[in-house]
Amino acid sequence: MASALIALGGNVGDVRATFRRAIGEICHSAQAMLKARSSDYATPPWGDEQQARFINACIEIETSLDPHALLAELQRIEQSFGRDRQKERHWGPRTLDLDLIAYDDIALRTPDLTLPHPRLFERAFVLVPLAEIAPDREVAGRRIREALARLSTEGIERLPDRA
Ligand code: A4P
Ligand code: MG
Repeated sequence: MASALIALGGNVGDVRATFRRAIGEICHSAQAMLKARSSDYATPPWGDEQQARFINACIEIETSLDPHALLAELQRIEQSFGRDRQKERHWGPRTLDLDLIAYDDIALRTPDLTLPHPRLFERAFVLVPLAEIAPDREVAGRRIREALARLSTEGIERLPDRA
């Protein structure tokens, strides 16, 4: 079994309900066990700022799928929640985005999958939830909590747990 870190994001629809269902789906279809789940966070839009704020979260799973099979499964789940890449703009609004942040200590650069995720260290909206569940994990030789300390977390708000 391998340990995979997955970042969830979205800013269209009831994103928190989408996350809950998507996490169930990931565990079911990626032959995975949920090891940790962060809180949900409201985060200012990054990249394209002319859009609604996002909700973000991170999970850690143990899975027996290899990295490419796991990515394919995550993309299938994105689509099942109404994601249509043809109609979206880069960094624009979306119902559900599932990014594979890290898979064990594997480093990989192929046309459809780069590991660890190439923009991880620029993104407080990923590092804040990740630091909640894996502060001491090293990704690409950097400890998550130390990488987060270098970024501004302005405007990021932890949301209270839902009943
Ligand atoms: N890909 C390569 N490596 C990976 C990986 N490690 N994990 C490829 C996931 N995908 C990977 O992704 C584009 C391609 O990246 C995929 O086909 C996959 O083969 P995409 O999700 O279709 O495209 P995208 O989402 O428009 O681009 P990108 O760069 O992934 O953008 P993001 O990171 O998804 O940005 N602001 C806040 N606050 N919170 C957010 O969650 N998200 C975005 C979307 C913009 N601003 C945001 C947020
Ligand atoms: Mg993405």
